[in-house]
Amino acid sequence: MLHVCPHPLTLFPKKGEGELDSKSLPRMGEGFRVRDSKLGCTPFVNSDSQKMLLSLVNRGTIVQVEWLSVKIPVIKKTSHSCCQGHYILMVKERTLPAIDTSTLQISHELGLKLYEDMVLGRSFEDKCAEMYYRGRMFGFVHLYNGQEAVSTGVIKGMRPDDFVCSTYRDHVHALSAGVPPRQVMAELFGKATGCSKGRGGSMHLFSAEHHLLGGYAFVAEGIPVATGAAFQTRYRRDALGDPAADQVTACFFGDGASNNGQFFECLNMAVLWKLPILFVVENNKWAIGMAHERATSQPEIYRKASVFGMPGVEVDGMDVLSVWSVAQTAIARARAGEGPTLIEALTYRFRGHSLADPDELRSKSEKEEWFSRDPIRSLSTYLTDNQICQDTELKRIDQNIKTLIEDAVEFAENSPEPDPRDLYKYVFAED
Ligand SMILES: Cc1ncc(C[n+]2csc(CCOP(=O)(O)OP(=O)(O)O)c2C)c(N)n1
Ligand SMILES: [Mg+2]
Repeated sequence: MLHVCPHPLTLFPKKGEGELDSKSLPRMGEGFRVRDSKLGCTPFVNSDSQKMLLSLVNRGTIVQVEWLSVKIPVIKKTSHSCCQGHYILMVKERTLPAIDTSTLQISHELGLKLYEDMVLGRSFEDKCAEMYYRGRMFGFVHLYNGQEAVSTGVIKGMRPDDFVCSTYRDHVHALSAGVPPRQVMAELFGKATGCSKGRGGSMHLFSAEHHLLGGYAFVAEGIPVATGAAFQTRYRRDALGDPAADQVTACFFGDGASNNGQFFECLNMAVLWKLPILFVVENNKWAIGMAHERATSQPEIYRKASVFGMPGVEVDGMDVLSVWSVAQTAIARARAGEGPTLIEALTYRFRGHSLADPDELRSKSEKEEWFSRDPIRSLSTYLTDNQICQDTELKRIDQNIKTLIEDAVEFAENSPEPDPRDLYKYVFAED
């Protein structure tokens, strides 16, 4: 029988029944950390981890195991009143609801559109890394590699006049929202032709024309801004009687941001006022070097919606079609005046936190596990296997994007620096 105990996981050797062996720990998943009072928190990240853990347990050390992978069953004995005296198998797992993509009827045109946007995002970011290391851009640069399915799946299902609000990891959200690669690259080069006129740089992309409300360097800073945008839409439609004010806002932020106060305050207001907004949490499991499960009391972020009476959905953020599907439902709901949705997309960044991060904290096995789920590769396989698109069409897109990115770099290189005489320009909206 399977017992599930809500208390922290604690492993004990099974008294009088010999030592635990590796069969007692059937699947330790991709990596875990062990913490005990003597060792503090010690990461064990490779195949030896299981042996190390067993030897600690069998020497009588009380060990806490923290959940780092999607599925990790562990053997457990507790002294908690709900399960006292029992040795129980505890399965702490995260199984995402399956979305039957065959019911989505992805057209040839949509398939190509999604693929193109994801390849654009990936290629743009790869070029950024190259340009950063060649000294063409300065400051912190946070790349989005690996998370493309989230930006594409949500934003490509929205209208051009809908609003998008981002974080410091904002290049790809801007591109999906339609900001031309030339303008984004020029902004990263600090040039006057950039979308923020060279004043923002990587973390502060902005475009009124494309309804991009901005990238924000402070964690969770965009959430109140996006909530405000959704509020003005609702106010124009329902208080001022403008039927054309039916725009939806998509607000992107990370798992780390979901522990900040603004998140809770804005969820509350959004439900109270039935705001047309999608709160999209990109749960990439890490906030710089802080593992999500160590920083939050409820790792399943989508569940936090329920206390506000808001729908909360979890989705595979490595699968653009699943993201597209849940986003379509949330967008329709918001547009119909039925209020906000919290979408938690489980995803992973394929590079370090920023280009200044050597990325030494995440285990090799964890990274490899997620690399194997590359969202672009999955989509191209889906499209060709189901004869929605031809391989040659996808290759043509790859080639076109390459040319587009080269053009963006050339444009940025040849663009002028902002004029120092314009230092005070653009402080006020009228400029
Ligand atoms: C208010 C605030 N606190 C701390 C920081 C430093 N900081 C920058 S990024 C980051 C991690 C955020 O992680 P997450 O929200 O999961 O986004 P991700 O980087 O994974 O996309 C932190 C703590 C900050 N920028 N702003
Ligand atoms: Mg994160």
